[in-house]
Amino acid sequence: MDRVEEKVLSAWKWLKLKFIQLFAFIFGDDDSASRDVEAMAAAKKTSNAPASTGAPVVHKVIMVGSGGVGKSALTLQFMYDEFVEEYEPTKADSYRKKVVLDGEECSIDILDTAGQEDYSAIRDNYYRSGEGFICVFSILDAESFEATNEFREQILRVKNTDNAVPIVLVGNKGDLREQRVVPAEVARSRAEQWGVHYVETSAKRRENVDKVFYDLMREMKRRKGGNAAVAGIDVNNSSGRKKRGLKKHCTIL
Ligand SMILES: Nc1nc2c(ncn2[C@@H]2O[C@H](COP(=O)(O)OP(=O)(O)OP(=O)(O)O)[C@@H](O)[C@H]2O)c(=O)[nH]1
Ligand SMILES: [Mg+2]
Repeated sequence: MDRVEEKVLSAWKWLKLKFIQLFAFIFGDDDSASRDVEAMAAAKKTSNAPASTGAPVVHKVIMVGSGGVGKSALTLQFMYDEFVEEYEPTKADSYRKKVVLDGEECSIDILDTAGQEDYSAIRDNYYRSGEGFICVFSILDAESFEATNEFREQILRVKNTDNAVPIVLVGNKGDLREQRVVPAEVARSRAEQWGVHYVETSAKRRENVDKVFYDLMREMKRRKGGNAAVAGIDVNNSSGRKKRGLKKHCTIL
């Protein structure tokens, strides 16, 4: 495939994704695409509400890391099995997907945050609603690796804890290993220091993408005691209805 074809294909995928999101936004309430950030804020407001009986657990995950490291690419691969070549900086996008975790049905809420400095002031608010964090850097970008310390410190500060927050440290762009500037051992030792897992991924090739999300959910489930209460969002709203044939397992809120 030549470069022009690749670009056209990539633009088509991007358009398709935006169309799905628009469709879901207008018509959908279940099994569709992303939901907007106001919904997250609303969910946060009710996060102390009692759990609905029998409702599946919702694991709230936040993507953090510097701009351009691949947070959105990892999220979109996990959600839709798609890779978008174009870099479009994120403000904040949120998603929900139903998953089966070790035989138990649950949902994952993913808030994909902005890595760009311009948005750093609003991070505190987003972090507050998170129960688990995927801290991403690019193995091609030493600065993004350095920044992971700051992201973690901000998380711990906002969550008001020394280290009791589920985090996975992720070195992305593994398909470009030959251009690596952050050695795997250095990243691994940082993860050890933090007491978390280190995973290398390629959003482009879909390597280890599911592993990152599932490892984190397992850790979140473990810390919630295996039968966590639903934190604020009534997932009954999104279960048991007829699917619309859009992307599987995702729900607009
Ligand atoms: N080769 C390669 N490129 C990737 C990978 N992940 C992301 N990219 C590319 O890197 C660029 C930035 O990816 P994004 O996912 O938008 O980065 P981000 O972390 O969401 O950036 P912000 O939204 O600004 O915080 C895009 O052009 C992606 O196509 C990967 O695993 N391999
Ligand atoms: Mg992004």
